[in-house]
Parts: sequence; C-alpha cells; structure tokens
Amino acid sequence: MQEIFEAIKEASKQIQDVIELGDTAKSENENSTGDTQLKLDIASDVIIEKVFATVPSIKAIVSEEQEEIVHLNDKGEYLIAYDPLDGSSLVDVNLSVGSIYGIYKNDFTGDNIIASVYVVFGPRVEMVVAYKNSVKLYRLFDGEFNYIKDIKLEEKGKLTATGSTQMCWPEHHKELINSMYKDGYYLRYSGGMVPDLHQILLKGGGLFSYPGTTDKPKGKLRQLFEVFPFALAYEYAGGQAVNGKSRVLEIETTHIHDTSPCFFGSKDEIKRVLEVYKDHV
Ligand code: FBP
Repeated sequence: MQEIFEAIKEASKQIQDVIELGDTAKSENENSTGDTQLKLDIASDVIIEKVFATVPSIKAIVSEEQEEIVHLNDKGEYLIAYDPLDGSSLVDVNLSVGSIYGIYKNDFTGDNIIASVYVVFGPRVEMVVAYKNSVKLYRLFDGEFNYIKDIKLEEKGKLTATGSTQMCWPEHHKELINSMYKDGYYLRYSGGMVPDLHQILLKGGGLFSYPGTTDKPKGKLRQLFEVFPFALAYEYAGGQAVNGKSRVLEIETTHIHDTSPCFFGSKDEIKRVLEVYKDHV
C-alpha cells in the first residue's frame, strides 16, 4: 500500500505543475458522464495513469475521465478508482481543486474500499490519507509531503456546504437546510467537492449535502471516485456518510460511473438528515 501512497505523491507534484502552467481551455472531448473535459482533466489523468502503471500492486484502475476499466497488472492486489482533477473548471477562477482516490480490494464496491486519499491544490498542496481507521493530514513543502496531524471530527459543527441549487432541491431538503441556517450554521460552498469537504473536516464538523435533485434524482457525485473515498475519510474521522437513508458504503454499485445522493458530516448533523429523510424516498 505504501508504494501506492508514494505514487500518488509523485503524481500530485506533477499535477501541481500542470495546474500552474497548464492550458485550462476545454478539450474537444466529453467524459463518460457527458462532462466536457478540460485539457487539465486529461493531462492530470495521463499523469496518474502513467505513474500507476509503474506500481506492480495495482491490478486495475477506473478514472472519471475514461469510460472503461484499465487493466494494469494481473497479479496486482489493489483496484484504484480516481477523479484526477475534481472541480477542474474552478482553476479558471483560481479556486482550490483536488484529486480523489479510492483504493479497493477484490471489487469496485463500497464494502471493498480499504483506503482513500485526496489531494487539495490550493494556497498550499495538502494530502489526506484515510487508512486503518485513521485520517492523516500531510502538507507539501521542501519537496516532500510532511505529516502535520491526525484529523478528528467533533460531534457537531458549524458549517453547511449545500450542493446543487435550491430550484432543484426537494421540499424536505429545503426544510433541512433552512432549519440549519435558523440554528446559526454558516454556508461554506465553493463548488469544489475536495476543498468543501476538506474545510468541514479541518474545521471540526458540519454537513456537506448533495441530495437527489429534480434534475439529478440519483445525485451528481460519482460513487467509486468521489462519494466512497470521502465516506471512508469521514467515518474514520468520527463522522458519517449517508445517502439520506443508509450508510453510503453499503449501497449497491451497478456501473463504475454510478452516482449517489450523499451527505457527509459530524454525527449530530447526519442525525438531522436521517430524521428529515426518513419519511421521504
Ligand atoms: P466534476 O467532477 O464535473 O468537476 O463535478 C464535480 C463537482 O464539481 C464537485 O467538485 C462539486 O461538489 C459539485 O460538482 C458541484 O456541483 P454543483 O455546481 O451542482 O453544486
């Protein structure tokens, strides 16, 4: 597993260079979920696949930017699903973006995820590793990712990050979010999943919600390389991750690009979600 973490560090240093110097224009292509790919998305994906191809323990990879599974080493032990540069359109307005990796054994399903890593490309480059029941923060300086601290969520936080737009929220979701504002929660939402979830983790807690909406009833965020990796990190940090009804790491995956409604947060906030959603589909 250590060789995978080292590979992610190496890829991240190369991706940082591409973000700083790269062309942020749109490419001519679309990814499997119909998103127009930016040249940065493709460049980051090429970097990661090249680095992973040198790691013997990686059996196969799934990328947000590629339709099919890529087989690397038949004798490999691990499967990796990743989003090479989530929220890449935010680079154009100089907001933070990130890479997300889910590391699985045997199969690409929530109950088979054994580790996750995300990297935030912001004012500083930071990497968070969720593995063996701990969540560890590293920061890139002097050419190395240096351990900073373990991350733990409080029982209850102060922040709420609200995905999509009110026009597309179901009524009960509007009630949930408004009740949180009434209780004094602060809205903190950049439209970048990685920095938005990183902020809640580092500030001790709150709720990130991307529900099923009228335009995306099954949610927008992808299970294998967005939802499950953060679900593991939030659970290991002492929080929870649900789809409104149940633990997201127990939901079924039928296709490698499946999405899911998702709520990540401290225990108290997730209790509020389950209470509101218990009477709704
Ligand atoms: P991409 O993978 O296409 O970048 O979309 C993912 C994302 O940008 C997340 O980073 C973010 O949480 C979400 O979409 C924002 O969606 P919305 O703008 O609908 O709130």
